[in-house]
Amino acid sequence: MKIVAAKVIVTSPGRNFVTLKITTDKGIYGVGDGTLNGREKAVVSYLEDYLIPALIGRDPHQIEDIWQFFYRGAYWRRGPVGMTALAAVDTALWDIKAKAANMPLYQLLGGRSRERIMTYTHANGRDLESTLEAVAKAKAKGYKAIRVQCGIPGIEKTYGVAKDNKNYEPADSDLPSVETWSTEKYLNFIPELFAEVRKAFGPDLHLLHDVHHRLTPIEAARLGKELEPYHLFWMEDAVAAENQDAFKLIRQHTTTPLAVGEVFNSIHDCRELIQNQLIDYIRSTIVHAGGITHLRRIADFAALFNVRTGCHGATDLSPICMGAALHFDYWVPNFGIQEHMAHSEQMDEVFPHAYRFDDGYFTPGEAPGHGVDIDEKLAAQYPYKRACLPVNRLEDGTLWHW
Ligand code: CS2
Ligand code: MG
Repeated sequence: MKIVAAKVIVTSPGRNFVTLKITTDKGIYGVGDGTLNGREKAVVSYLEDYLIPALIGRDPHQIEDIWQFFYRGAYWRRGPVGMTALAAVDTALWDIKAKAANMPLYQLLGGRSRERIMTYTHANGRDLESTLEAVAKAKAKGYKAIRVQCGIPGIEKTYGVAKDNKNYEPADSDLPSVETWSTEKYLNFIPELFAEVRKAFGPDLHLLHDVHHRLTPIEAARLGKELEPYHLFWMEDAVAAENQDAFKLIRQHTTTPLAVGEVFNSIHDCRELIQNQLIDYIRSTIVHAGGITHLRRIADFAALFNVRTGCHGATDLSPICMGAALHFDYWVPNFGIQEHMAHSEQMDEVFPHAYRFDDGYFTPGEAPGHGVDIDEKLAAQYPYKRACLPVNRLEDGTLWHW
């Protein structure tokens, strides 16, 4: 089998998505997600100017060799743009291989390790009351695990809170919008938020919270400790994780489980965190961590240290990534949980898929490949429009973590 063509499809059904489509001489094609929120065009160029020309004529079955060729052959290894482009290639190749074998991707990975895949969704509100309503709505839809984010009294606009009941979409302007942040106001409010959520929903509902990189280690230690009575499933991205050592200090002070990794793009970003058991869940995803080929390596390494997977699954990862992730989740022995921030109907029409949600769990479907496609005609109706993620400034104007 030979790769005879490959192209990038950029579409924006409510938000920008980058898709790579690889076609073979046998007529089988595969698709991969290459979306990097706020930096989409960089990945498009990396694919069109460098990876696609080197793909034509290759045997698509040689997934590993192609992965090594594009990883080691880049010289400038790692980084979100290159590893997202590589992920798009890798995912499309696994899609082709599974279709050629006429089996769902999870079978090719080793078969399923569970009956169904637990997922969590987002509940958010501008204040405590609307947040409690959002949690109740998510629970009524059957979710067993819910991420809770709330507006902070005294802060005008904060991460994770949707504008007027729409789906939360952070990439909200042509150039970065500016949000204001106060760690003090945040730290003084969040324990009260979870006390109220636990009071309203009892002890069994899995509750998650995303700090979104904003605390210092000692502040994260304080928050983790103060949240212990509410038994969170995890506290995510407590601090910016370039300094993996920072988690040693957090770990000393709290038993609240820690999750990190959605911004990681290789095993080297999380090796110390995993081998020193400084975290409980690794959030790296297929689309940003070099595809299935590399994420399997991260998951297998994590399994040696009791760390479980918790793949990122925000709306800015396309349904292709969601579909591939669910096959991965079906197989991976040390599965933790899968994030599911629902795509809109418009997005789902552009990306028809086989995966199904039922009562808080997903199954990936039995279609050959990863079970997700792209409707090119429909995709062409939604032209790209630059959209950047916000930046965050402290109340004194200091540029902070968003
Ligand atoms: C968030 C993401 O889902 C999450 O855990 O951290 O929604 C993140 O803000 C976006 O993916 C950024 O593009
Ligand atoms: Mg997150």
